[in-house]
Amino acid sequence: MNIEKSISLFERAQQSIPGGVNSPVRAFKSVGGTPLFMQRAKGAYLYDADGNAYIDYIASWGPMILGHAYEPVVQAIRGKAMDSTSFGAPTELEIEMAELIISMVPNVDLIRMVSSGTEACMSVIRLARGFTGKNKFIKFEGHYHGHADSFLVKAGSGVATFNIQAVPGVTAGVAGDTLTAPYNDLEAVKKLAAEHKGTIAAIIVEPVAGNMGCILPARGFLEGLRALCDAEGIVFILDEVMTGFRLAPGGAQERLGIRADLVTYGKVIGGGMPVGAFGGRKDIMQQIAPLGNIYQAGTLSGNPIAMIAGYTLLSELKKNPSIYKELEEKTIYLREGLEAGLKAWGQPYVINQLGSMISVHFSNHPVTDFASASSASTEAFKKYFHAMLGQGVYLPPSAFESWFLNNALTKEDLDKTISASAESLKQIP
Ligand code: KE4
Repeated sequence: MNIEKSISLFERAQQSIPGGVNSPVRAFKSVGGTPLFMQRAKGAYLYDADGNAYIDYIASWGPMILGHAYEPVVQAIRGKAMDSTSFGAPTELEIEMAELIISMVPNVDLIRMVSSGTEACMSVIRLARGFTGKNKFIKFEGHYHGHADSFLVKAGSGVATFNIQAVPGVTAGVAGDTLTAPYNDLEAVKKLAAEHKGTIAAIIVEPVAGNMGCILPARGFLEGLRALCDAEGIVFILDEVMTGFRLAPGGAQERLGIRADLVTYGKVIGGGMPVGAFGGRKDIMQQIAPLGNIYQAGTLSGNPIAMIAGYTLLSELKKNPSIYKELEEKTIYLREGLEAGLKAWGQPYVINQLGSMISVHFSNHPVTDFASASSASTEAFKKYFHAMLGQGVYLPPSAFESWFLNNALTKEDLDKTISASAESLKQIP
């Protein structure tokens, strides 16, 4: 495959952008090779600067659930841009967006828009601390809630990909209020809660983990966290930046039948534009400025272009809930096809999947937490990644990421992916 343009663009990019990328996970550092510079995308396909086509399983890390350049979203953005791209004043569209989300997620009484998942997650931790008057919070090893200082403790996604143990610049003072436990280990959480009784403001969790590959919650785990939070006066926060509006119209809360006090969103909610949001219980959300004194703000929060993109996409999803069944059927078809190839290959593997989130781990035991995800073979993944890329299948360039399916994928695309996988495995000794 000729990638000369990407190679020269990458060299040029590194002269003006740190590492040549605006987000580390895009740099192919853990899989090696030159990151591909994309020029355009349509439906399930990406096209790089050299004109090579790829079946896309990143979907911009989640947002492009109905495929790239989805016509209703493109048209909506085009039309809205004519009325200016930002006001810095309230608009009716923001009310419509808030009302739409509240109609899709039953336990969100109030919701505040921001411009990224990081902003949403950092805001809910400040809110939980202000609401409870307590300083500490519990997160899980390998979970990623964006790059705010307090989350960069045993985090997933790029922090795990690059094996960054302690992020310089995150002070001991900040990190000291972040408690961590292994995902799916309820006893460990109960132990932490007992050791730090009366000082924990919140527990924040990815209901289905997507930042160490895809890892499902163990039976009773989320329910156990919910009960612990009720017993200890801890705010229960679900980080649904990945799972929100992806696993169901009501996200993981609907799919898994769990209820949080606060929930964060990103990715799908913006339809590919920079949008995050946080919302939940009225008595907590009312503490946010200007109603309360817990300050949070953003120049471009509720930006009209971002709102119309997100509103249009969410409206499509609400109008056609059968999309979720279609997406899951496609993902199960893919999983079964990949498994057939992996079985024929004859070496240990694990596939985790729920809804349209899926990941392949070259591991000889179940992948249920960060430790087991980390002990899988990243060398094998690296070879698999490049072999798939060489056959026109674009996977996340890290074993510590979930794949995301989009509903523009056809059976032919899935079959191509399945045969590319069987072919790729032959290249892994
Ligand atoms: P952003 O600030 O990147 O919009 O969202 C942060 C975030 C919060 N919570 C969860 C569960 C997330 O997955 C993310 C961001 N996900 C990564 C991919 N694993 C974004 C990709 C990137 O960092 O470039």
